[in-house]
Amino acid sequence: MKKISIVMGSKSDLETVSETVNVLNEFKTEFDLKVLSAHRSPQDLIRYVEKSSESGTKVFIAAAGMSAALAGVIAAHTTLPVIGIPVETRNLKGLDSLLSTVQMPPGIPVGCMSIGKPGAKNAALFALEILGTEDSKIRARLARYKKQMRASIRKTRISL
Ligand code: RP5
Repeated sequence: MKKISIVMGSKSDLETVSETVNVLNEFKTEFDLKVLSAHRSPQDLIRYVEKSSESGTKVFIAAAGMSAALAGVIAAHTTLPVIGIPVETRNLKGLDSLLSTVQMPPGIPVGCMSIGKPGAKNAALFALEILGTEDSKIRARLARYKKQMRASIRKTRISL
């Protein structure tokens, strides 16, 4: 069963979302990946969110740029946690996406990550942490992941 549903506002977001996909593949975690837009295909988006919420999804990841309503609209139609990735944009460098994703009105929370690829990577890890609350194997893999990062920082040598 696919417990993570990833939605992108456009195929052009895939370059960013590939960071999310890479982490989930590394953790051997299945996911669903769809292009659905809050502005361009709102009815299809809502249908997908309602269907997924009833058929095994535990967490949504939403990546969108510009006036990024995607994560918020998903959150409006589910009680599952929604993680937002503000996609970097050409004109405003993703500040537009960040503010659109993070500034949710009270009552409809979205867990907003940082702009662009770093946020996309963290979205996967955050989703795994959510699943890890009820899955000791995922918790153990996350602990190994952090241990490896710690080891690589400790190994860093600077020669001036
Ligand atoms: C948003 O508009 C998408 O999430 C994308 O980041 C941005 C531009 O979309 P395209 O014009 O590249 O399809 O809805």
